[in-house]
Amino acid sequence: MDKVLVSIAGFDPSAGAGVLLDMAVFRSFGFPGAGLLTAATAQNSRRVEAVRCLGGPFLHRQYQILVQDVAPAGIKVGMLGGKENIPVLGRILDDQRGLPIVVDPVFRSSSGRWLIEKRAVPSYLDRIKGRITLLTPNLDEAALISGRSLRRPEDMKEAARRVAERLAAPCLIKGGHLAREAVDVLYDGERCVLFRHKKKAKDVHGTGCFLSSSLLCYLVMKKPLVEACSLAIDLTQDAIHKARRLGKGRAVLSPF
Ligand code: PXL
Repeated sequence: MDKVLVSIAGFDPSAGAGVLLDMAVFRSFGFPGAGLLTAATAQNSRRVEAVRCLGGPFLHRQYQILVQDVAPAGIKVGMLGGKENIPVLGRILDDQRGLPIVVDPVFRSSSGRWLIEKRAVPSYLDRIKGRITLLTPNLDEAALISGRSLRRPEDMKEAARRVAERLAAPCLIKGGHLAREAVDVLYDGERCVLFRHKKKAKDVHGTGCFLSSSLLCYLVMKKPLVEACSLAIDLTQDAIHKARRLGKGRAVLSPF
């Protein structure tokens, strides 16, 4: 049977992020994908105008109907869209223990809008703790989880350790927005690995979704964690290079 990868994430009409982008990434690897929608957004390339959470019962229904039919081979979690979805996400992760599960903790859009209530973050972290393969926070998310401000790779190493401890899972912090250099830091439970790359010159939307969904593909392909991170980071850099501006704001990625 084909391996179906499942994205639990939001709807971005531009397909530049969320379930639509994740499906495109999964398919570019040759995996069929299925999306469970947490929330819909009204947004364009400049800003997120509104977020409507679809609610826990409906998310759970989507999940039940899907798994009556197909067995997920891996799960990616992106924007949750509201605290109502936290208990259901926990139940899904409990139900799918042992699968590769990559969580991108999308707390805010890059235009600054909160995509989950800030006060719900601790209960979100509690609910996913010990149930995931990898967490991929950006600098802001890692700062919020670890309680440290992150300016240099040294800060990122310490934060990656703290976040990994908090979640009982490896953590890859994306440092594309550091002041001087772009470096991502993985803490795999034993050691830190740094991945240095060029700072992106373009303003691109959806890079976090792209990275986490391609990471899931590599993990399902049984690549070891460090290699999966390295491959997914390179692929994302290449996609950023090829990103196109469709509107007046940020460019979108297309995994073709
Ligand atoms: O890039 C974060 C993100 C993820 N998923 C969806 C989004 C956004 C940001 O706008 O809309 C659906």
